[in-house]
Amino acid sequence: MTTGPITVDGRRLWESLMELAEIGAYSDARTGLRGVNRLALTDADAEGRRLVIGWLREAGMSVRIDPMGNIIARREGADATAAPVVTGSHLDSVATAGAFDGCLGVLGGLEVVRTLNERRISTRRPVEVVVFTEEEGVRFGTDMLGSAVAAGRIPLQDAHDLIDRDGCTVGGELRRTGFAGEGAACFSPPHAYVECHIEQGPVLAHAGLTVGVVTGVQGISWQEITIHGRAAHAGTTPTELRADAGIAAARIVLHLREMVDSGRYGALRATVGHLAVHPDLTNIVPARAELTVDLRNPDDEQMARAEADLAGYLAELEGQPGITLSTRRMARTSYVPFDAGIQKAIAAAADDHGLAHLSLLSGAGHDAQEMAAICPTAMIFVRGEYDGISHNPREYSTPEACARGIDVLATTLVRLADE
Ligand code: HGY
Ligand code: MN
Ligand code: MN
Repeated sequence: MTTGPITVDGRRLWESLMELAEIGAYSDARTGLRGVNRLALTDADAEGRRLVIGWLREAGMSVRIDPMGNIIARREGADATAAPVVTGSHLDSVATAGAFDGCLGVLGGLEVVRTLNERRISTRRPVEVVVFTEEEGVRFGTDMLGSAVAAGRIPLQDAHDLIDRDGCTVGGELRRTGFAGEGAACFSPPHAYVECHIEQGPVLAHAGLTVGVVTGVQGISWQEITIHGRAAHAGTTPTELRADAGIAAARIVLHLREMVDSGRYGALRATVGHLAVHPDLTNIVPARAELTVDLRNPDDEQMARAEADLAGYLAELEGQPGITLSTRRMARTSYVPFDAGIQKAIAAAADDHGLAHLSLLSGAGHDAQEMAAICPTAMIFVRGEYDGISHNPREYSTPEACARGIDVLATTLVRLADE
């Protein structure tokens, strides 16, 4: 007999989201909005983790930390030997975050357990809520890091050796913050993984819907480019004698935009999020420039062609007198389709809650794309307001939308846990 729809306590969920958002909070100088800055394995991230671990334990869950600092909270089922149903997301944020990215998935999983406890609902399978380390990748340069190690795509030591701009390593920061756990680095395959996350885009809001069923995640390609030119006097050096690393960097930015606008690579998106020149002084022609390139494409073949186009352009730039450049691969994942059965279970739960829904591809990367390698996986999206803006303090989903998304999560998880 299929479990009926389960509704959670939306007020309690919202209070948890708002309390967590106070950790790492800052006031955006230009807009006055309150943002969140909890880069992975900083003191703020560690404080947020400890707050949530306390809540998970209060909800009667056992909590363990693995060697990647992933937090795995477990609610036992009738059959302790059965593979668990897992949900979760991340608590680390970008530097200009809102209160919902990742947090909705973790605190939503907690709210599901709190609700099951209150209703005395038991499940056959254990239910686990996981907090993955460094999902954003903005501190150590590789996104979905904790889940990629858990799913066996990135070796633990490679992850531990990643270094931030201040020379701190992942391994060192795990030890410093007290989150260097023990045990196996790779998860045993769960029965299923379902993650609830804000959409971070305009699709649901424009369709007038609250929830969406996520069909997969588009491909991601991150690389860092370092350009070497020659420092020279800004006043005395004729243009033809310059090896200006800043000009080369600007040309790359414009070339990427031309690649996107040309339509040659389908739905390609390109972003230069980091761009710095050195010595970064008014009257010196830049000797060095560093930039990161973030490419996204739902089509792997078009992504590969876009990467080849960029590589060809960089080779052309190397032909400029005095200019040399090097690239470093930071992250690379292909398009990941989600499991049709889990998508169907989510859609059925949304129907049972009377929630119209649509299916959509995720423009953002998520831990679910890593978990999809080891078990049937899919996601629930919750609409965002203001065109779904995210990675910006303006990020906002209403208390009702958050609660409806977690209602669907609760119903889906319980049904999967009784399979
Ligand atoms: O970059 C992403 O897509 C995600 O926010 N980590
Ligand atoms: Mn996220
Ligand atoms: Mn994010």
